[in-house]
Amino acid sequence: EYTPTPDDKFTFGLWTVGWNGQDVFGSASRLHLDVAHSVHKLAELGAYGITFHDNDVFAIDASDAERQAEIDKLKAALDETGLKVPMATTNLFGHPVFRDGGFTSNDREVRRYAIAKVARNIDLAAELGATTYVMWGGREGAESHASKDIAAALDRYREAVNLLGDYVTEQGYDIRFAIEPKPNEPRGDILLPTIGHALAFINTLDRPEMVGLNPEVGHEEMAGLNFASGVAQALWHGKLFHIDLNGQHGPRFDQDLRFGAGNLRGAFNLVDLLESKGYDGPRHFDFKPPRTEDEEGVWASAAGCMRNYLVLRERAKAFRADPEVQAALEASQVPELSVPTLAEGETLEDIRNASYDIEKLDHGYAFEHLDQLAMDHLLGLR
Ligand code: 3MF
Ligand code: MG
Ligand code: MG
Ligand code: MG
Repeated sequence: EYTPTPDDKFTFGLWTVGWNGQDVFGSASRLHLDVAHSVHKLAELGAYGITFHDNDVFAIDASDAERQAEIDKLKAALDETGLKVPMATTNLFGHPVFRDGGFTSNDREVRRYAIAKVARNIDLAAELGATTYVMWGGREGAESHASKDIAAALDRYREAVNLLGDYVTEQGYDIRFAIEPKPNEPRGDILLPTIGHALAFINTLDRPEMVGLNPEVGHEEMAGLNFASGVAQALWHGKLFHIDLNGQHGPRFDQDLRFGAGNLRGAFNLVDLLESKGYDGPRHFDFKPPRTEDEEGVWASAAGCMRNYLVLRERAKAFRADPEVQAALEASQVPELSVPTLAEGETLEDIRNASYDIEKLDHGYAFEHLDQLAMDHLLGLR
């Protein structure tokens, strides 16, 4: 009953299952996975689609012929499996040329190269049917104060996103951009570090309607923030274009655990939110099967992401359907928050002139009872 099907819209970055285990302290612990093999395995496991960076598919210095040969292999695997490509993105962080960033490198030639690299991969994204193009600016940042003029960097970031928005519009591509915030790692500090910073930045763009967010569980939690709350605000702004699901244990390095590992209560809250507030985009996993795992462990980890989502979806639905929960929500006055504070036809004067019995208004909210019901549902006790 927790077996995923394409209807569940689970997608995986090719770089996730494909990660060979190389980290800051050690070399690769697994072989690099062949792209077509990953596509076939993910299809077998019940995924809906895959996503990719340009250089997950072909090398940064590939000739045109080499690039096309790799793309053709990917296309063949997609045809054979029926997997979709709802999102694509650019690697502007791996090659040392991007050591000081792509769109915001102090070196103008690097910035021009970065924009050209993105535009080229947008053509491929459109060709493969992607409707979301993610921008994660992992190298857009600094380690030290004087090295980066933040205002100038934001000007250049905006210039790049504006140019690419013009390009997508001129080409008539059905693509929207999704900015992925992250507070730090690999840079000491990264520009657009949280959902809130990115939302404010989007409002300064030429085409703000074309640009939304791709928030990642672990990234917001690295900043000590409540992910479900941040995502709720992104939804409220109409900006949840895509999402990166994974697991994280609080503020530390980017763990990219499988979804459901790490902050399990946060994962339950998130699934409850996504399922009850009408997010209908892909459920996209951006995780790293730990480097302790061999290839079998990689697929166990990928399957675990989907299984945990399905289990939490069932638990969240049971929570919402439970009459005792509905009564507890009423008792906690949760539905009352949706009632406008002024009644129809009233003005500020009406509420100023009314009288208030603050002794009567001072009461408990019974949130602990409500939260314990959520806990009991999460633990499978109800
Ligand atoms: C790094 C990330 C990235 C982005 C990706 C865009 C390599 O912490 O989360 O993964 O998700 O570049 O989707
Ligand atoms: Mg991460
Ligand atoms: Mg990440
Ligand atoms: Mg991510």
